[in-house]
Amino acid sequence: MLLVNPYIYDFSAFNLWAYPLGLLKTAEFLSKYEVEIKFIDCLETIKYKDYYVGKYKFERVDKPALLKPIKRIYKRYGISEELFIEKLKSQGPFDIVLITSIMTYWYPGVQRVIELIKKNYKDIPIILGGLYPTLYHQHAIKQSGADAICIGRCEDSLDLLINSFGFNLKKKTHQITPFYKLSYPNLRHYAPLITSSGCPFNCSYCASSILNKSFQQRSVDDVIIDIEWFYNHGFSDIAFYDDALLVNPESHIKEILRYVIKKRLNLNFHCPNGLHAKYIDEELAELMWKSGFKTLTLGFETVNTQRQLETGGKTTRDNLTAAISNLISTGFTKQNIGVYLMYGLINQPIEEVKEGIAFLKDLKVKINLTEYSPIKGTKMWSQLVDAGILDDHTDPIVANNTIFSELFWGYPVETIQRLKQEVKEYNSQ
Ligand code: B12
Ligand code: SF4
Repeated sequence: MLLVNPYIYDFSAFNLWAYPLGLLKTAEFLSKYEVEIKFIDCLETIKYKDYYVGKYKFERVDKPALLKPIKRIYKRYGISEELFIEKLKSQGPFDIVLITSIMTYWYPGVQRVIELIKKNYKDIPIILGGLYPTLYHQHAIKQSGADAICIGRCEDSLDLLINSFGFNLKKKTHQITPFYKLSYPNLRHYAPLITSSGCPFNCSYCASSILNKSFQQRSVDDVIIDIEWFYNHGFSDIAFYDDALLVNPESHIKEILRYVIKKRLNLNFHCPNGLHAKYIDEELAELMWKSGFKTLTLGFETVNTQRQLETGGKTTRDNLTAAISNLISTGFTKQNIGVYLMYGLINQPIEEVKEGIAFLKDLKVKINLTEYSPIKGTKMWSQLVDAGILDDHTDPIVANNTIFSELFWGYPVETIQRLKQEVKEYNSQ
């Protein structure tokens, strides 16, 4: 079986400890069957900076028709197509190809790898899984070029789907082998770690509750096994992929971090996804500091209290102020703490974003200015449909976070550029 992490097609993309964890979990799930797995990761070309964040190589490509109005360069990030074909030929033949997808609006990357595979191996079935078919089934069925799509978790239906192509998967064991013990060649230096699935909150702009029906945390012992394995195998950095890492802090994250400290596991921890400020009390801040957290990103999104409440109430100004005060008094500085601030939410005036920037500057933290990207099935998507801005047939490509607000809100491009520049200069001070 060939497992593929496809190209990114976008105006910009930066690697923040990104691994195709969904694809690795797919390999993990298949490890209990008698199958041989090979990988091609189109995104393996990364030039690393501090703590292994990095830049992908890219080539300029033509924009799809819907993105023509955008005056920016559209790119294909990842290895060259020649190298992809070389890998395809040298690693084959295969009986079946399984492809993942991460951001929905990166689907041109999925289409392109499928096209290249079909050119070289006409009759091999291709199954597409991950976020794109899960959130946009019909679009993926009609436009991806895959022979079948898997909606949701691979654990729920992939074996049946594979067998529907005439295979007969045989179990070799009842236990899965953790993804990091499989033959994925690009796992080095830093590792992805997920300690829970889903989120107990339900923010109106977020897909978490569609992707995971309930919030579940792994046992502390189980998580520790992964961390120790990474430590014993020379990994220096670990990035948490959880939606809600800090929930139930006493029985979960605090226990995990106490163990890391007790065993003196010298690791750098990073949280590129938004953390919940309300759980960062003095004790948790201290445990984070002592266990080696280097990058903390807190979810705030907007300074407008009413909008905070209406979109899900995951945090407040007071929660954020208290969390940052606890982190700073423990030893963290602006270099370690970033806060997500969003623009482009429905009916969000640009003044609110400016006020948010001023508020975060006062707190002396880095500002992670992010663009809202609408996701089908969320509450805010329905609000946008009701307002006549989107409809259920809107192509996912226009939901690209880099351009949605430019295409639909009419925020002056120069104002956004000025704000981005202001934030960039402030962050680098
Ligand atoms: C970790 C994460 C990140 C990481 C790294 C992601 C990466 N690998 O590239 C970082 C922090 C960098 C990141 C960044 C962003 N992210 Co993000 N991120 C996530 C998060 C929290 C978890 C993804 C994950 O790895 N989950 C764990 C794996 C195991 O789950 P999975 O991939 O779904 O895989 C399962 C199934 O899908 C399936 N499956 C997967 N692949 C395959 C393949 C086959 C063949 C089969 C059969 C099945 C299958 O089985 C798997 C196991 O059950 C999700 C939210 C979520 N809950 O999914 C958001 C999410 C994907 N991110 C999102 C967004 C919006 C962003 C940003 C744009 C935010 C912003 N505004 O800046 C940026 C953009 C990044 C960029 N341009 O480079 C959105 C997606 C929006 C969209 N339209 O697609 C999500 C859904 C969050 C949300 N708000 O709803 N993100
Ligand atoms: S708290 Fe974060 S992960 Fe949870 S629903 Fe809200 S935005 Fe999504």
